[in-house]
Amino acid sequence: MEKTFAIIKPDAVSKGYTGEIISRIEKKGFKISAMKKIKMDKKTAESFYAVHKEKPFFEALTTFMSSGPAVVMVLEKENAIAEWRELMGATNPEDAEENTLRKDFGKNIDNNAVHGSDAPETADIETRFFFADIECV
Ligand code: RTP
Ligand code: MG
Repeated sequence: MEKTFAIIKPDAVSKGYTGEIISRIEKKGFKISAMKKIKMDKKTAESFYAVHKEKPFFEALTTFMSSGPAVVMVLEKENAIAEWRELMGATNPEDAEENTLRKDFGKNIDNNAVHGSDAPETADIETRFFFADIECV
């Protein structure tokens, strides 16, 4: 089974979409292998998104991601990385397909409801950023 790392971002948590998003995750057949609510400070968000530090959206992204509580998760399924990205939809909710989480819960490219790892190595790095081994069942 493949694992991926996911975040329900502060916009979706503050609007009360956490339960609905978790329900959609489980209905798609993902097992939740780890989950907790966290609040990143600015430095933590900058460290988590270090790969984007030269991008024009880095400041807005890290300010947003440290603006309130988020839910971090490890999801397990065959082909989990690609399937979670498919369920999330396109980065910009305006381009996201019907029945994707970003289409249904995202507002714009900055406030796009969810995060997902893009490859096995990043899934592992991102998981270890937030979870100890004993938290991943
Ligand atoms: P994520 O990492 O959050 O799952 O999203 P992603 O792979 O689809 O997008 P990525 O390119 O990794 O960008 C990370 C997050 O930065 C914000 N972003 N803003 N204004 C912009 O042009 C722009 N581009 C990206 C988005 O919130 C994106 O999720
Ligand atoms: Mg990404």
